[in-house]
Amino acid sequence: GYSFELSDEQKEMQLLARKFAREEIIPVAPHHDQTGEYPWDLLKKCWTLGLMNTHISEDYGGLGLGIFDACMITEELAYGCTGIQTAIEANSLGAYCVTEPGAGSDVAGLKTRAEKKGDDYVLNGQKMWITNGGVANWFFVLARTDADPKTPTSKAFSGFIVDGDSPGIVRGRKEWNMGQRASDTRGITFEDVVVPKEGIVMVMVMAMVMVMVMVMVMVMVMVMVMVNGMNLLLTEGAGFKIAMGAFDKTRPPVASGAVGLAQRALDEATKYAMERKTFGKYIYEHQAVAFMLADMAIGIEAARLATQLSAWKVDQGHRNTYYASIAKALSADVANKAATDCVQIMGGNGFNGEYPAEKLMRDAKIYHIYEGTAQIQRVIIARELITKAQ
Ligand code: CO8
Ligand code: FAD
Repeated sequence: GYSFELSDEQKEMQLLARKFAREEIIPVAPHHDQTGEYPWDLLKKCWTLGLMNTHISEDYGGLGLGIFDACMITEELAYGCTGIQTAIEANSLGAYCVTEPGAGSDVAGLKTRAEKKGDDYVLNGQKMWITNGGVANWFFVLARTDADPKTPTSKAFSGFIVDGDSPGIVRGRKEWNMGQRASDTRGITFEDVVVPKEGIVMVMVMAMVMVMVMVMVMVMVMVMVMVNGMNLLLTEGAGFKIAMGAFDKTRPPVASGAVGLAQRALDEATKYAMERKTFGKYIYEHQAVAFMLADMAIGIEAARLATQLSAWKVDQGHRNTYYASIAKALSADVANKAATDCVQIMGGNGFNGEYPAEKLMRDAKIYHIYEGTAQIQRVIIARELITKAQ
């Protein structure tokens, strides 16, 4: 039957991640926010502790956990800083090059081309807003392989694994964003980048030994080597569905990042409300303030459950597209409301950089944008429910 009880092992992992967030992430989060410095030390510690690449198979250097467990760990890390947590989590997604300057929500509108030349493919195009773009050793690149505009979306694109050191790859400057500044976001240009047939196994083995980034992609490389002997994932034309299938697995952890942020906002606001007095009472004793805290709690509990359900579904092998989008859309809204109300409860202090609330508010906004905007999640949810109803 149903159980909402975590196993002893899960509780242990949760506690480990909680301790890491409190003791290691929170103290340095303001530094990374102010400087934008990439949190290498934390990534290395996280790796050592077994808090990274959690849902990657053990055969490829991950922990072999499910998306549910990954979400649980992600929420705890996000409590400390969602910029640092995004840098950590994006590692299991890889530097994931889908978005372009001219196409974000409309993935099928992307223009990057991969042309077959002999046994190789030659990539040309521009990607934008690529998380970990400046630090990743490997890129997943979605490119158009069929130039005919009449070819259905599900057959026109292919997914490639590309060595980040390939000649012709130009990594742009680190973008200075509103929030999550510890995370590295860049434009990446591909100029006649040859995706070769040979050498990939050797490069991959070295990468597994020497670096901890891009383990997910290495999994894909191995699959590809076994299936095709090339950097093309599965088959030509399979890329769009690979990308969509990846979102089904990554939207739950992104949603849990938003839940972690919202929980932090609630805890900070509660603490402040129990210390600050106006009109002779603690501010939590004013019903208007207490209700803001209550509304935060309602949102967080609902968003956490929606996220857990979407993660559990995909772990069971069920198609979870509908649930992943619900979790992502709800958690993003909850995080933004909680962060805004946290600022409100702290009054002038909430608006000031000495207190954590303003960073939470800046960090929260991206949850309405990346991994599919708030509107696109609703497009997906509506399509799924109409299809079910038909
Ligand atoms: N699984 C399998 N197949 C799918 C899925 C899915 N989930 N979704 C669609 N498909 C299939 C369809 O069935 C169809 O196939 P067929 O023709 O055989 O029936 C084919 O794909 C085309 O589907 P659609 O007709 O639905 O395609 P559309 O062009 O209408 O677009 C979307 C669909 C859903 C709107 C799509 O364009 C989309 O998801 N857009 C949002 C893009 C997005 O989310 N971008 C995020 C980029 S990555 C990012 O932001 C990373 C942030 C950092 C995170 C760090 C922490 C991890
Ligand atoms: P657009 O698609 O141009 O949308 C603009 C506005 O129009 C949005 O409000 C949108 O919701 C709305 N809109 C568009 N279409 C519709 C519609 N059909 N119905 C209703 N409203 C609509 N991408 C990657 O590939 N990899 C990454 O690692 C990555 N990391 C990111 C990190 C950061 C910090 C940022 C800012 C972005 C990142 N992205 C990444 C890109 C992100 O996924 C896109 O920005 C996002 O999908 C939106 O695309 P867009 O910016 O082109 O906006």
